[in-house]
Amino acid sequence: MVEFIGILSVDPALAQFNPENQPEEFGVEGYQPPVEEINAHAPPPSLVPRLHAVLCNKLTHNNPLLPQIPDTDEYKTKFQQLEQEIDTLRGRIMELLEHALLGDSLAAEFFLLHLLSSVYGRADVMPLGKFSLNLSHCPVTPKYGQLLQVFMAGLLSQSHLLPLSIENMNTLRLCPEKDYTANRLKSGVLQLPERTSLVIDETVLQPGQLEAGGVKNMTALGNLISWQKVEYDFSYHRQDFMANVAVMILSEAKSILPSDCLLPLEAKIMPEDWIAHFSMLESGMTAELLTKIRTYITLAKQINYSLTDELQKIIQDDFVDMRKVDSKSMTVDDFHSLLCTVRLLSLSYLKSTPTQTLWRRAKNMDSERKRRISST
Ligand SMILES: *[C@@H]1O[C@H](CO)[C@@H](O)[C@H](O)[C@H]1NC(C)=O
Ligand SMILES: *[C@@H]1O[C@H](CO)[C@@H](O)[C@H](O)[C@H]1NC(C)=O
Ligand SMILES: CC(=O)N[C@H]1CO[C@H](CO)[C@@H](O)[C@@H]1O
Repeated sequence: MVEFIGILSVDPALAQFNPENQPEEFGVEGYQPPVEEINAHAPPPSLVPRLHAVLCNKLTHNNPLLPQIPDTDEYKTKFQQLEQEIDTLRGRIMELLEHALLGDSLAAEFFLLHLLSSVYGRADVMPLGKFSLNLSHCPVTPKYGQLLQVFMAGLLSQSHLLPLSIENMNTLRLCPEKDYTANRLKSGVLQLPERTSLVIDETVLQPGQLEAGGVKNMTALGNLISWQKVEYDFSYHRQDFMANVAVMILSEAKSILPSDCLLPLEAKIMPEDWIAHFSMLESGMTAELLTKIRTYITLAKQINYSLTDELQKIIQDDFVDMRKVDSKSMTVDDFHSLLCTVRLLSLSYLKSTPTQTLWRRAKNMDSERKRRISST
């Protein structure tokens, strides 16, 4: 994500290339570029307006409610204001999320953690901080995924819905591909800016035949979820680009994609009228509350998290104990996911470091989640 300050031009005269100043690649001896390539380099400004940039900044977030730099007074003031009322605010957010998740409070907690997750670093190829959520036992109607994503789009600055139908998988281009004739990159659905939320609705999946492209597309989705990377196809070679996309999967029963956190939804309400159910969320939200939630989500994501030595020791000892009791129910992966949970839980209280209470809560949430998985 980049912010440009410049002059937008739709003037055709400025779009013409002067042959004298043609870039080198055009000047290779004896090489006549095909007409597609020339057109791709100089599309009419009615199609592609020109931006003459004076300044460009790489953005850490694109939320207009918050300054880019945490060191400013405005940023600190906003943080302190929300910090003071965090318990009330978090309570209000939980009510809204619980309503959106059909009365399931545990799912609402995990949903909040998911909304605050983002990749903050990498250990080798392993992305740290991601928390993709697999909500199984979701209502089987395309309306649910759509309305849930519209609701999320109201809270987040970037989100996207991808219905996982056989047709979409077989026909959509998920990864960008180079078109050598036009000498340009054709964009793909997974070419998403940092910190986008991607909702994959698997409940729309019907039995059918995945073609070769569809199989590759499924692999591309799996790579995004597991490794947070998107492989661009340059035909003669492939190039990985790192991604930072929070993926939530809505599935009916068993899903076919990997995820960090699986949670079977226990719906307490099953609305007849989906639109009415979701519009109740909007009517319950004042402009002031909405502004607070939007600020809160971006602020929480920006927090630099760390563990105190004391808590690190407690957590390590706990891991050893849990392994002693049942080594199968606490694998290294489980432990990693538990560490993610406590990290995001702390961020959700705008805390940069967890307390013992939060650690206990993370463990309880996790065992409640596992209890649900084994009972379904
Ligand atoms: C979702 O959960 C199912 C059921 O346990 C599991 O088989 C699948 O791997 C998970 N998929 C995703 C998308 O996380
Ligand atoms: C987190 O740490 C980085 C690197 O030290 C710093 O640039 C950034 O401003 C910090 N973020 C916040 C929200 O304090
Ligand atoms: C990543 C990938 O291989 N994507 C494929 C998805 O499906 C489309 C349509 O079949 C193919 O063109 C893509 O190559």
